[in-house]
Amino acid sequence: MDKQVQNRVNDFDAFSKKFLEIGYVIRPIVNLEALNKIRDTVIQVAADILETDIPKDKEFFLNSFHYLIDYNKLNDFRLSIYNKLNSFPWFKSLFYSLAESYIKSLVGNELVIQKRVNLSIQLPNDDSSLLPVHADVWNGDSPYELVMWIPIVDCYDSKSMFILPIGEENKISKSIKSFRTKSSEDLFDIIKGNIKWLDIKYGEVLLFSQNLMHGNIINKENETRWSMNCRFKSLFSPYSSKKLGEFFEPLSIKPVTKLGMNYKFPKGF
Ligand SMILES: O=C(O)CCC(=O)C(=O)O
Ligand SMILES: [Fe+2]
Repeated sequence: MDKQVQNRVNDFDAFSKKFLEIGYVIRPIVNLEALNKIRDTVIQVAADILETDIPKDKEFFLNSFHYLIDYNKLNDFRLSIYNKLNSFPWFKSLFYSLAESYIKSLVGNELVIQKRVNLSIQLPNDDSSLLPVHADVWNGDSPYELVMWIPIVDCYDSKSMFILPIGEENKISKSIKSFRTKSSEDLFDIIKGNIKWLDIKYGEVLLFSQNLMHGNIINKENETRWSMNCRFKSLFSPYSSKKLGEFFEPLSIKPVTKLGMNYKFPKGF
């Protein structure tokens, strides 16, 4: 095998191995221009809603957003940006392009994508939009899904999210005993020594299995967190309550599959 091809095979093996070992990977995105366009659009939409000028220092504007918004209006504001972003016909394919090669490596080449990309904004010291420790599979997601999580600002410590890597859950499973009887506070107390706070910079992507416990706490940094997330799965892997057509839509279907899906046996055969 030529050396370049061999190197690529090795990289791919290392990437898959890492993902299987810990249940997530953080990698540089493959298309910075696309990410900048997405960030510029978020800023443009936010500035339109606030009726302010487009800021010169984009990073500062997003990080200092808590000075510009009334905390009570955060959710309405977030939903307005989310709706606007998802209404742009180019948005989702550009979003996917940020991590397309990684997603194909980890999930497959016949894929479905969540219909709408989520937007999360965590203001400092705000407890109104927290996602306490959970695994999405406990609430109707299929265990065959991958989450793509993109920070729009640098995320670290409590401004980011935490995850319990594969392997760590086994270490503490004896202390958990029953998930059903545990409140999320109790669960967090049990896992907090084993979780990993994810340090993810603008320009990087986090890909994780939502079978792992993860979540966030009150953002204690003096900066606002902005991030987006979206789920992918293989077209033919098992679905849970989030169905194709309702929650997911086809992203890539190969020609032979299309023929197969449309094939009707001749009458009287
Ligand atoms: O963004 C976060 O802090 C948590 C995200 C999450 O729970 C998810 O994407 O499933
Ligand atoms: Fe989640």
